[in-house]
Amino acid sequence: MKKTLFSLLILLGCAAPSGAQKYYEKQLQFPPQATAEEKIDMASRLVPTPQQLEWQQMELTAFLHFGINTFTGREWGDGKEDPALFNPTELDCEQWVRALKEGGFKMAIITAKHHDGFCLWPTKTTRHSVVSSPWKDGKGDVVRELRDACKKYGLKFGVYLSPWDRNAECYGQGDAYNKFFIEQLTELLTNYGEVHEVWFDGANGEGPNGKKQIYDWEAVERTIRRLQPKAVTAIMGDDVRWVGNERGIGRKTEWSATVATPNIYTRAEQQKKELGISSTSKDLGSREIVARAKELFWFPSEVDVSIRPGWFYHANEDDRVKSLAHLTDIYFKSVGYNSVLLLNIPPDRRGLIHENDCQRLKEFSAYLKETFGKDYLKQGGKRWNAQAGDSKVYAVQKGALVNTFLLQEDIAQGQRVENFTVEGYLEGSWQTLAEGTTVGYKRLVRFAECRPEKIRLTVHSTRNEAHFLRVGLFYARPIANQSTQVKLGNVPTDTWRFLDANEDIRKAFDGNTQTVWRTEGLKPLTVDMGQATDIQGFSYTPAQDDYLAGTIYKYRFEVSMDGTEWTTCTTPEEFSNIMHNPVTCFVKFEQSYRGRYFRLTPLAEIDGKSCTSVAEVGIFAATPSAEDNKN
Ligand code: FUL
Repeated sequence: MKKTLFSLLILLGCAAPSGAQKYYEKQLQFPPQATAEEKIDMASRLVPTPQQLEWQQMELTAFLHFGINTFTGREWGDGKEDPALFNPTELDCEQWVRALKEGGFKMAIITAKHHDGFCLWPTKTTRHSVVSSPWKDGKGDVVRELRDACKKYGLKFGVYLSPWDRNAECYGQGDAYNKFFIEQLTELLTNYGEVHEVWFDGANGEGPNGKKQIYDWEAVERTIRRLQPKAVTAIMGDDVRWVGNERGIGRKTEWSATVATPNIYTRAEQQKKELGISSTSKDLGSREIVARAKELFWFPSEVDVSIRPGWFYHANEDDRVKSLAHLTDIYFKSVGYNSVLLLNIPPDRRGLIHENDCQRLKEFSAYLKETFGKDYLKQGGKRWNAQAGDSKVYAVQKGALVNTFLLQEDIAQGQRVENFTVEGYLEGSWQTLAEGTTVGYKRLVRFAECRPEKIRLTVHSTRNEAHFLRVGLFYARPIANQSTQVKLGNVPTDTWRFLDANEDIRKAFDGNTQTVWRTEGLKPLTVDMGQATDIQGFSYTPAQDDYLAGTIYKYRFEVSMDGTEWTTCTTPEEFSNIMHNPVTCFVKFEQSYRGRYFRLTPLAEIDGKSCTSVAEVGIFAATPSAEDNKN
């Protein structure tokens, strides 16, 4: 009891009994006169809430993107879809959950409503839901089926509810939409038992002239705390932070105690401007940036990435499920970089997780078990408190071949380590195996395989005393990368001539996604292919480096026989989500269009800038090969 009271005092950030340290839970405000040193001292005593801690300990969580897009082939629906399209033939949420459980995942988060507004549960707020679909004669409830399956197999359950709604008429009307949104949220948080994560996407493709909705985040937060006190709120929430990309790559230096004020607070924009940061910034917690900050948040990072190129299921991506090598690399760069991995596995049109994805999940979990099931370090599980400059030597099991070192801080006492080195005693001398900066909940460092007799861990710099919970030494078997080469088109480009552009435009058709054609303005790309072709679709690859300016968001695609008279092809007219997930976009037409010329006209750049960039454009024509026509 005594202990409970003491922990409570500590967690509440109250003045603790003399001699004990004072902790700040989740958030702290710096006194205006605080020095840089005082700020770092306070930063070292910022700790997670019990919910955040429990969430970080999960390590592996799963996303399930499923909805109307599964049936239209799109990534973002426009909200005009006919609910009649939603008709999974063999939906089986237990199959999803079994696959996730086997894969080692601890929670499943379902897209209860994506940007298209279609609800997977029979909501009272709109008819744009499963109720209006033929599935189970309108009497089905995907959220309920998943909830029950999670309960049966012991998985935690979370919901994704898109704030951006392209179907709701009241979207953009302030209070009216806020009421509607909170009603939807209330249904989800009241009728489905315990919810452990509520995911609010920050994405919005309305553009400068689109609808503007001012959300009532305070009311949203209040609703969640009232109805689901154990839940963490993610992205447009203040418990879990978006890592900043959808490629599955975290930061090597990742502070959970960060200067990033959650976007739901009205002051966030101003504070971020003053600090010169955004969600994608590299540095969100260094000494230098903490010294300039007014406040800090325990706001740990979540790495969200899809097992396939898209978030929703598309049959033509069945062969593009990420390889085991790729997934493993993602694991090291997410869980191994002090983040929680949120891996998306999208159910298919049958309502099942596809065999290829199931197979990969099995391989993934087998690989992690094989790697981390055998720790070659002796006594690594003993707590160790370290001051800057302290070293500790660990014995290693005789003759063990190793290449991976694991470190964990006891984050219930804050995140503190700033710099460390791992050395191995090899052939009579100490040799540096790896160096690192932050540790946090978990840090994995990889190095060239060797057989050290001993390991020495040195902490060079820390914010107050560091508390190591555990260290470990492992062997991660190298895996050959078997990623398949993707076809960007099937019409040869060597005869193509480019109208209205200089030769540099070749970079857009050279078959190399690393070379990029960049130009001022929203410039159309007009090509004479040299002969008439039945065009069935095209691909657009944006720049693959970090320089995304010029990436096309909205476009028009036209064909012509003579370069004068143009026919506009029916397309979705937007590369949905390309700003967050800049992968190759494939557009397949409902019908084929005959033309010798084609023109891709950018209508809006991802940030509304006036420039264009293209890494690659490819054309798909009707061919005898069934493979090329696969949908
Ligand atoms: C993005 C969305 O726009 C994608 O469609 C997907 O849901 C991803 C998780 O977040 O911002």
